[in-house]
Amino acid sequence: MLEKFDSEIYSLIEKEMVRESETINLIASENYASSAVLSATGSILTNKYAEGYPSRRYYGGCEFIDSIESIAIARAEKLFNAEHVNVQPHSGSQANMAVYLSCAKPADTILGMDICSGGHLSHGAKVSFSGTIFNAVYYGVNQDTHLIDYSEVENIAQKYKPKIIICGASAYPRIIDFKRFSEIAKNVNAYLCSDMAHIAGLVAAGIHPSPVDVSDFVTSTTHKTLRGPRGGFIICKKEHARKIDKTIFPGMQGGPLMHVIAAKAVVFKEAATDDFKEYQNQIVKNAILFAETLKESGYHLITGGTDNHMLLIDLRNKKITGLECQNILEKINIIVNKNSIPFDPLGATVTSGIRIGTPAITSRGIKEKEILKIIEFINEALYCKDSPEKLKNIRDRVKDFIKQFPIYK
Ligand code: DSN
Repeated sequence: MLEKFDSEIYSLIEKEMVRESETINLIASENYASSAVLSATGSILTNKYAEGYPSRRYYGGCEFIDSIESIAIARAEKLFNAEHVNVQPHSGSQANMAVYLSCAKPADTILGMDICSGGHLSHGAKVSFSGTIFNAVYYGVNQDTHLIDYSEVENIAQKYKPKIIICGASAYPRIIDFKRFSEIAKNVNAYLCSDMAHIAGLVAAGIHPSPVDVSDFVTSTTHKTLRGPRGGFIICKKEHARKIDKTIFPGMQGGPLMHVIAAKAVVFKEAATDDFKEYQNQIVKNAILFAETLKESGYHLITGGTDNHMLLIDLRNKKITGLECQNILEKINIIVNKNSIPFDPLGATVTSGIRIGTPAITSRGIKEKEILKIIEFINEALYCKDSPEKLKNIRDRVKDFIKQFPIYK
């Protein structure tokens, strides 16, 4: 098997497994898929070509594939109370691309959240397809509160009359008012595309208001708070179903990744359970405690705290950059990502902030008591950041601590 045939790759996978188990993962967009999700993702379904949709395939032998995709769709529709779901997008960016291409033409105007304020690359950033194919304009956050200023979004929308308004974020720690976005979109006759990738688990559990009823399109990934396989999906109103399906296939993608679609079906089942709701509740409780305790230790939090699974820390008063902080914490086996803060004076490769998320640690069973311990490790490391011996000592303690919370039991 793999170990015998390709020991090089096998041993790197083994090393990654050890790395994941011995580190505290605070990356807001990562999680640990369940063993059931991993089984489906690693299954023989990877062998099958199935271009098309259930009962409308371009290949024979799709009897079981059709059932799997139909189940994935039905479960997602039930979970999110959706009129139509397409489970084939290979990623969140491709889900977004399909929405844009289904209802706008190249050079049409789209309005998304500025990446420097917490938006995503695929919401119109100049370096992404979304900012090169389309005429992207942006809204940001308020300079003082760092919150989305909905009146300002309305003004920008009135000025540019975009074809599509995109909301949802990669680095925004507060509730997003999808209803308000929907009113703004209606007022300018734009489609509303709500990207719920980061908060899909919270939405499924009813902890964050759902964008589904008030949006023309909802896009998402399946691997963040939702804790499924790496991939995307699109929810839309029935009236848009045909054009979304056609834009994904044959418009943008070829054969669907049926092993991933099976794993999406599994996670949609998991997400309907009470255990999953409890898990999502704990994610938010952990994030709020993380935020409040960091504030007590003198950290500045963007927006002053969090309502969801993530916090964004402005490190300028601590006299280190996001990059330095990420590197120091990595030395003690705590993994975070440097992140621009709104109006960041530093570029995206250095940044003045870090983003912290609680979905992955909460999957390992970490609760309030352990959050306090993790913050102690962080404070200690930043305090003795110039001492390699002290950092090594902290790393050993972090390893012993986190090993008590195995990822796979
Ligand atoms: N890269 C993801 C994140 O970290 O938020 C978004 O795609």
